[in-house]
Amino acid sequence: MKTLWQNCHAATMAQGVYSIIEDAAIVTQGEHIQWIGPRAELPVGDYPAINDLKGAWVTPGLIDCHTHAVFGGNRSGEFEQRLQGVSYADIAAAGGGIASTVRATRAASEDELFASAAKRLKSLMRDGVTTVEIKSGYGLDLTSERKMLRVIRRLGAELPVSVRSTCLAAHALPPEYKDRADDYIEHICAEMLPALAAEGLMDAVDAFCEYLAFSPEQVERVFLTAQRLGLPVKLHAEQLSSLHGSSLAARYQALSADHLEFMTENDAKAMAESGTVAVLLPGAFYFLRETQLPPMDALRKHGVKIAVASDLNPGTSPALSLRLMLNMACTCLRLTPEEALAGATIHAAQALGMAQTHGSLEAGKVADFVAWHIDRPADLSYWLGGDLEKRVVRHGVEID
Ligand code: DI6
Ligand code: FE
Repeated sequence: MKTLWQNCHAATMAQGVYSIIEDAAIVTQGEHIQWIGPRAELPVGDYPAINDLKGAWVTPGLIDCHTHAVFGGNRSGEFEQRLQGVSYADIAAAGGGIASTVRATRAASEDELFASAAKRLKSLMRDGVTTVEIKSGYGLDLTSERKMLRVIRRLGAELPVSVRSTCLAAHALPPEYKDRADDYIEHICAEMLPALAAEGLMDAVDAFCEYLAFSPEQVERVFLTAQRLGLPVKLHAEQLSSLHGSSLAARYQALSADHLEFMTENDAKAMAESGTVAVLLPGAFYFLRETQLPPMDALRKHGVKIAVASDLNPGTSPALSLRLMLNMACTCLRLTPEEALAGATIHAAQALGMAQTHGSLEAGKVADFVAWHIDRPADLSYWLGGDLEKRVVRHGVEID
């Protein structure tokens, strides 16, 4: 069914850059955008359905390209400990941190994990999110990683949001493999990834490259396996220290390298050359009271595409609003509101390998967009949370 959406302005992100059309019109045909441009140039024709957007600003549907939204348990006690001065690394060393979420996630049923994650996703969706990536990584054995990935697939099937699934088996060392990190990596490569790939449960493979997680050599083995299975890779890199995981990611044409506070200019150059997106995670930066800023000047100078995501997870970023992340990207990480919006739309799509179909308002792309009742696009980075009046269209159909 052909539908005309008019009486609006559009921040299109066409061709990957921030650009606006005042007094725009959008024509959707089924799930796709058929035409977008200034209303004065609207092709003459028959529009069986016409929607008056009442002066709204239309943006692409927001894309949260890095979350750990599926998990069991709750870590607010750990938050209280950290407020008393205990560090994230100390908590992890004492068996808390990721390990405590692994225990709770292993103990939870698929239905329980689905129900708690669905609530979190609905919160993100109330903020205009139409596409979200979710990682496994709190199971750390084949059965529990499979359980998480099945929940991730089910979220995409049952909620009106597009879900990308990423396997993060190399997130932390499970207790069964204490002091045997190489053996766990071997298990991931020989057993877990081949089995999960055969079941079609993942769209990408991620790892945590850090002194308290896995070394670049170990990550490389995971990347080689992913490559052999035909899956794109991503990497948590340079969050707490500089191991040049982002350069390693670039060598494997990773879709993205994420966090990046401790990356160097050479890492930025390597990422620019491979087209690897820099995913910045201001929620984790803020929640850990990090003071080391990602090297924004180097990223800009070398033309690395920058995305912004929530990192929604129970330990370092219990963030339920992507718009709040846009604000923090500006206030804490010094992005402009235009960069932040590109970071949650077109560059986020690229970080998921979806830029051909999502992330901008262009003819031929999927009709995922939000009509916001705001004065200017910068308002999306300005308000701290809250509920902005808006209409959300996904696959050409308005959802509530
Ligand atoms: N980096 C993070 O910030 C999260 N995972 C990661 O690799 C933290 C996950 C957690 O603490 O539960
Ligand atoms: Fe993360």
